[in-house]
Amino acid sequence: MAGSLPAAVGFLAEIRPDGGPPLRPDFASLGGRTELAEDTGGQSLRAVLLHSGAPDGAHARDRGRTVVFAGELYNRDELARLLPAGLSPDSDAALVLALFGSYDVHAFRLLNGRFAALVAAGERVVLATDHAGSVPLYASVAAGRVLAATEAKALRAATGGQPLPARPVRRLTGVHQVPAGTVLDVRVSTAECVAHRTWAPPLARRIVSENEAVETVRQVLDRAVRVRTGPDTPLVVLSGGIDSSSVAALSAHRSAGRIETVSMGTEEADEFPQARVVATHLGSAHREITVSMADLLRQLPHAVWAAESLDPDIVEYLLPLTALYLRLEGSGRRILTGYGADIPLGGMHREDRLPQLDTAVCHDMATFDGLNEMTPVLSQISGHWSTHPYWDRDVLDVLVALEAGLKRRYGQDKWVLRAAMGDLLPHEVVIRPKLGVHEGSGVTAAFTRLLTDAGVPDQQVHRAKELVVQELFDHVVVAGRHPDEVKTGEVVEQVAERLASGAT
Ligand code: IOT
Ligand code: MG
Ligand code: MG
Repeated sequence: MAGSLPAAVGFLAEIRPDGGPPLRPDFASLGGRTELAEDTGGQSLRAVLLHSGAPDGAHARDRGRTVVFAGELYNRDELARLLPAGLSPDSDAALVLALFGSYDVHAFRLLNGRFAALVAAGERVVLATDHAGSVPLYASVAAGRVLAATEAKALRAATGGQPLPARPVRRLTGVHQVPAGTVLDVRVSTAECVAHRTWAPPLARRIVSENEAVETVRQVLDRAVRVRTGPDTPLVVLSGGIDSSSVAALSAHRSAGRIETVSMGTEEADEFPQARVVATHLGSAHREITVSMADLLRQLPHAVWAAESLDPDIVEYLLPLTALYLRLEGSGRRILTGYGADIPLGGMHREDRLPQLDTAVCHDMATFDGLNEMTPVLSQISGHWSTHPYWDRDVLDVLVALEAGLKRRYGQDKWVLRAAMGDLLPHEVVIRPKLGVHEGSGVTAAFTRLLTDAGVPDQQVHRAKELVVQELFDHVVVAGRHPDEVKTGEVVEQVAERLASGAT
């Protein structure tokens, strides 16, 4: 189990007293499909598992309980110590099942992972995400029936869903997204639902010496990279910034230099020279992929289809990555990214004052849920599994909690990370200022130009981007159209007309 791809990358599951018509969910994720049908605690459980060859590891049952699990755990060794001696589960699903037997819903407070899970336990169905909700999970719950899926579009046809203590999904009546770091405990017969938070971002800040901060960051990040690196050559999506270069350096350190790196750019902008410095230093097998801006913008519907996100800023970050993943040949790679480092470290925040920095960190840690920026579906639309070491639960707990003066120090942003990586990367990489993927690829500028060329006034550009993303969401998630059939240009024209006529 360790190191290879997760047993499943997604699922749709239905629990009801009796069987029903066949499940035919839409998923953007590629993968083999395996159907599961069993009686569990007097209910009928049916599921479609999306997998990359070993679906048996994605579900486990014992004593009238069944676990369905997509994704992977990163603290298996610690978790195994909690089990009775001699018990050694052969999959993450089996491990969760065993822990559930001892801890019930509180088992989910123990897990450090990237997963969505369902536990069918007699009259109860328990739905859970990891601390960051990094594998999105959606549910439609009515008295006598629970449906849950890792993509909202898989629940398009669900009807009769009751309100839940969770975020409703735009225009999918009765469909809700399970909050990050939350377990929903549902009584099937009545649709009653209780939410338990299993993780929350730290609010307090730790005062530690420079040395201790640097050593702790290096140690937790190194572990996060190690547990995410499989037996095969790791592939790191590399911009040459400090975040992804650190991940690449730690992977290379672990894999005796055998790593692959890949960078994307457009004819308008790239970070190729910066990434090349890192690749050369690490001796990685490195590739550069240039995507034309026209093709990139044409794939806006694909980014929304994969991420099911309604936030236009997030979609601008995710579009270049989506386009990159779509151009990786083969399938079933394990990809490591530097995504998310800027959130706990305040990297997007470009000024020197500490109160503003911590305000940004607090805001971003309070608002990430539901943006789906970490979703594995982004790479899974081309059959690859991606994972983000900076949003490892332990790394995040450390980074968020450091006092702001360790994040910005000596005039540098993300100081503690830069200091922690000083010995593994060239100095010019360690001190390179932050550049966002949306800037480095030219996406923000090009999307803006597309709108202003269509007649949208400058001050309405952000609103127009929001409307374009909503409209794309309505096509590819709500209406279930394939993104190849949705034309970015047409949607932009419609939005420009609506704004001009004052119809919004
Ligand atoms: P940025 O930090 O520039 O990029 C995120 C990751 O995408 C990088 O670490 C790298 O792994 C990959 N990447 C970026 N550019 C390239 C490239 N040209 N080729 C290959 N891989 C690349 C936005 C951002 O600045 O991205 N993401 C922020 C913050 C998100 C804000 N979210 C929020 N407030 N909820 C981040 O922290 O990643
Ligand atoms: Mg970054
Ligand atoms: Mg960057």
